[in-house]
Amino acid sequence: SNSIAQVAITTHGSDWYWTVTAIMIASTMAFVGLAATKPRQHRIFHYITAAITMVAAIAYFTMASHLGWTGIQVEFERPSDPEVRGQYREIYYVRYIDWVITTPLLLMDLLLTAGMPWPTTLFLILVDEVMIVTGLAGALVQTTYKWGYFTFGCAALLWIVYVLVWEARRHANAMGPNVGRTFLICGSLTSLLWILYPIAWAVCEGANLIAPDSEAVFYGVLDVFAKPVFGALLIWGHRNINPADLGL
Ligand code: RET
Repeated sequence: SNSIAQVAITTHGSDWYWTVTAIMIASTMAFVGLAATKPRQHRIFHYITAAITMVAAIAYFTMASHLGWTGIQVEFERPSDPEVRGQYREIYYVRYIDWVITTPLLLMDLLLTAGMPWPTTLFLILVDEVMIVTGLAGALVQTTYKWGYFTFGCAALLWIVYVLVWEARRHANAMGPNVGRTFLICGSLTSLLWILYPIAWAVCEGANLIAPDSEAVFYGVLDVFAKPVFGALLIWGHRNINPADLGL
């Protein structure tokens, strides 16, 4: 009964998902290729970053193929618009399978760069998993309780951003100017972009305010900056950093 949704992507959304799939495959190949030019002990950030874009490539392939979604009834979201009542919107749960794997890896990229102690890294990753799983639960819930899950997820994000912009940034600065500068660029980009994800969620999975094609563009642009662009800046920043100085 959920295999047909009235609020669905068109060929525009699908074409864009194929475009992002290609970007993710190309950047995975570039990161693995760059790794091969380095001694094995210097490849950790290449490999983490390549794994991130590799997982994203498969998630985008799934969405471009019009798979990885389930129909959620759009009933409570726009009571002012009776046309929308009883319709189904595509909810791409495959995003959350991607994010539950890739966002901990992005945090590892950042916290390993900052040389943070492992208990901090472990706890931040666990908080991140709470953020993603509450986002998925909220996306699948059809009643107003979805905003309760959203609120828990936003609280988790606030903690993550606090650790990045305050604790980890100060730690990175203490590790020297190259580490400090690389962390400032990549940590700031991450903090800015990650705050935009709950806005996308609110207007798509949350309130059903924008169409699935627009959702494809909103999340797709965010993901291209948060994964391949972030990864390129991080790997570039590490060109003058010895992993041994980070305890790696
Ligand atoms: C959700 C909804 C619940 C509240 C919050 C969210 C934040 C999600 C974020 C996702 C980041 C994804 C990235 C993906 C790939 O690069 C789950 C949307 C706060 C921050 C960076």
